[in-house]
Amino acid sequence: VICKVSLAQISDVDRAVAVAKEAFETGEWGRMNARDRGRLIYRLADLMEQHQEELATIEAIDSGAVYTLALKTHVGMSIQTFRYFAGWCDKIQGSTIPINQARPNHNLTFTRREPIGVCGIVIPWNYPLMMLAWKTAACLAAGHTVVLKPAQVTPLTALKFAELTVKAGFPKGVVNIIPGAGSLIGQRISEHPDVRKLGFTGSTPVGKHIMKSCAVSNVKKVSLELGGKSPLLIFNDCNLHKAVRMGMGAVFFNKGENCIAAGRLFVEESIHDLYLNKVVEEVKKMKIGDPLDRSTDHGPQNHRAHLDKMVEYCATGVQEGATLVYGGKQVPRPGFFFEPTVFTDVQDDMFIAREESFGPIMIISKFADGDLDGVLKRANNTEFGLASGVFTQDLSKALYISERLQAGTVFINTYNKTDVAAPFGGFKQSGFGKDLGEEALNEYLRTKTVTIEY
Ligand code: TAP
Repeated sequence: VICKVSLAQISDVDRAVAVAKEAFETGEWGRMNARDRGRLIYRLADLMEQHQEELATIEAIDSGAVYTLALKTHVGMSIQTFRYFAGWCDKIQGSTIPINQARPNHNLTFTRREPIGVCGIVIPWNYPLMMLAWKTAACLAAGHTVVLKPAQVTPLTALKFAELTVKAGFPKGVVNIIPGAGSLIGQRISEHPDVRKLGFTGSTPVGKHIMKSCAVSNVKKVSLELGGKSPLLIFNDCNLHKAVRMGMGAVFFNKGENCIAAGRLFVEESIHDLYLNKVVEEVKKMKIGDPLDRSTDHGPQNHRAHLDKMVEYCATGVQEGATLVYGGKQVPRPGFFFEPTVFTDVQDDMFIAREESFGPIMIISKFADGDLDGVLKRANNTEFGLASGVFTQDLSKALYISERLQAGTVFINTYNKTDVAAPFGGFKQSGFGKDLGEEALNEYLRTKTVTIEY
């Protein structure tokens, strides 16, 4: 037990939505000049930077992320996200559209891009602050007020963030953080009649349920960032050293609790054994330990149920006949530590080839030398479509593959390289709508068409 946090009740959601609605419709925030809104968001980012070590420490203790990663990625990217979107506040504009193109023309049509109102946000536990930042920053830049529910198991950085919004000078009612159970608080947010937009990141089954609640309640606009089982294709003409190092990162980054983690590696047959041996050599060197220790590579899994899921997932892989090359067990020390794990000889119809583990488990399958279209077909044979990757020195091959992979992100000779300016989001059952980049603003704006006859 780290600390105790009060659980919100349904009446707390209703109070939060009511003050958020008031702040949007009649409060100072709703009337604020867009440049002043931007300055407030910049000030918030500065405060987060001043508190970055504290935020990273809280995140490490709460989520198990190693401190060095928490500082650079969880907190660092969150700060960058607020700065990036602060810059958008005074650049939200519509267009002038020629209609009824007869001459002379007595019409003028233009569009305005407006915020929608109170925005609900429900997020998961793997990057607690970063998931908050990706959605909240775009949402505030667009002029919304926010009611956000963090995951029950990781509410702490969201609460610290709430404190910083007060320090930054955000008017009352603009940012509301309410920790509580998804089935109660998340459910109420997604079906609340005064919430007009919902941004969700989490699993595909809960995303489907939320989409239904949004439809039935008031047809609220919704964007969903859901699960993934991202394929990573490694060809025999790759830079092997890089493909090993980045393949490790693709799987073990943030102890595998990474939505874009490579869920399956397809390795060309002629380099399969070499690749496998090199990966195992590197995995053996990973230092498992206290996330606050600056030399740790691999911290504990986020919570008990997730650790149990990893144990069961690996047992299923072994039962199905996949070869467990390394790991597969809980580490015998206090805490929720799980060994970085490597499987090979994984067949396409196996559970571990199809289902997301969301943990530090590398799943390797071979493909025949030169069988480009065959491996593409296998890589796309999934209902997920979040990310994907390819390692080859042949640029034509890489571009051919990037065109055909059915995923929202394709990494070529790199992995995990997300940036605040680049849109991020899934295809197929990995969801729809983008976080980050200019496109994220679209998720939080509506377009009004104005036509004048003169
Ligand atoms: P979920 O179980 O889906 O939970 C996500 C959030 O939804 C939590 O805050 C949860 O509340 C809440 N929730 C649960 N039931 C709900 C309901 N009926 N109505 C409204 N909200 C509800 O996912 P998770 O286990 O936290 O996270 C892991 C999943 O998230 C993985 O599949 C992963 O791939 C995905 N993920 C995707 C991305 C992107 S960007 N695509 C990023 C990170 C994670 P509780 O706190 O009560 O659980």
